[in-house]
Amino acid sequence: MQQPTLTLYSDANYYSPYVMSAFVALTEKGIPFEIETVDLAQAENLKESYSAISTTRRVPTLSNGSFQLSESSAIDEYIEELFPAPTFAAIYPSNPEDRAKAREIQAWLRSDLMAIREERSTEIVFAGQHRPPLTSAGQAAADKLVDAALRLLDERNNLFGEWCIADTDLALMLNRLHLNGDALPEKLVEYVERQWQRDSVKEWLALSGKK
Ligand SMILES: N[C@@H](CCC(=O)N[C@@H](CS)C(=O)NCC(=O)O)C(=O)O
Repeated sequence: MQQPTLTLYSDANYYSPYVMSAFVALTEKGIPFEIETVDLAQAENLKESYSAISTTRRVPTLSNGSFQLSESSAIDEYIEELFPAPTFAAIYPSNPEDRAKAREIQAWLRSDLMAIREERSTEIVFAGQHRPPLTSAGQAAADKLVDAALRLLDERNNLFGEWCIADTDLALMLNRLHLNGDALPEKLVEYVERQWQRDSVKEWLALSGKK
């Protein structure tokens, strides 16, 4: 069967955690795709050419022929439906409750913890930068994240036993803290470092380090 031509639109620096999620999802599936970059610093995302394909005018956007989709978790779910297990690697748990929970975690990481996102930008994760100590709002968000991660992981290596895309998203958020030198419980340090060893994640890190 002829594979559709998929194009993933990314920020030019490869610093976007949301593009990373879609990139890892596509890479885990082992399907060919192309990457086009959009220079956000030059507001290329607001130009007509990009507005015509992206509802949100943000990255990521995935283009599949005449169909275009933005919002990283929507892209992850679309990819999972288009390239289902067992023919392709699963990126979500098969159990309905675990699958729903994975989506819950993805939605939460994208809609909450704003103080961490503001005070611990992804330049820390992808460009080795460092930021001053967290404010009290940042620390409160970090405490909330750590507490939730410890409860969610319990004694497992991944959120739901087998790896899923929510593990990459959760590890990214924890790494905003860990790679800045903010203290994390040892169990979470082991978790993020293990997640960062995945081949698909390493491929993304190679892109962000190569600019
Ligand atoms: N909820 C969106 C967030 C996407 C997002 O915030 N993308 C940023 C880059 S990290 C962007 O395109 N910013 C440019 C803008 O908002 O104008 C997703 O999960 O895809």
